[in-house]
Amino acid sequence: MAFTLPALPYAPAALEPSIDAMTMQIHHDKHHQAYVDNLNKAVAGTPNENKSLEELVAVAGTLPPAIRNNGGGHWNHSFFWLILAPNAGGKPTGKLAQSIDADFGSFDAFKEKFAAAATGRFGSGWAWLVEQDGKLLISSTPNQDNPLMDVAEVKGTPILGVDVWEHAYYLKYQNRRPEYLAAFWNVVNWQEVNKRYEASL
Ligand code: MN3
Repeated sequence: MAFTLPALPYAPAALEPSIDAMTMQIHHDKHHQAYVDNLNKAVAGTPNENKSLEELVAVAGTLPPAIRNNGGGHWNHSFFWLILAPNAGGKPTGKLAQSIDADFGSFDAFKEKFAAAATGRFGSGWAWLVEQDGKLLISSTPNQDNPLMDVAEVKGTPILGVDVWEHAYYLKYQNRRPEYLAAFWNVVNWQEVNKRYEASL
């Protein structure tokens, strides 16, 4: 049972102007596809072939780098497409909004801290909002690692994440990662993030 590329849940142009269509197309059709293909190659003919993506990611540190990197790439991008949406952005609501206020002081303070983690990640990686034992934490990971991995400094359930690899923003924003991060808030699917937060508790 080979891993497969999930379809984008909206058209590549749907997140314009925050994230441009060409970036979405190349990011999904080429980069994500490559993680899927290389993951399939890395597990072929090994006992890892029959494991789920979640099982592989949980023990990533014990696996060959090709599985850690491409398995992480597949998990992270499958997640990323879902926590973005057209006609989204705004603010979280309900229990998540209360928890963000409780754990970070305010929504604006949270956004600032999250953007700092994303801007401060040297080179390629991700920034995350993580639920850990009922508390919300912000972290960042290098390459295609994520908070579900045994190797993560901050472990927990990722409920929001942003890809800060240059391939995620270079065509439109070139080297201006902070501008990409500012636009990211316009397309966050808080409904999905909220759902994942409640499911993680
Ligand atoms: Mn990417």
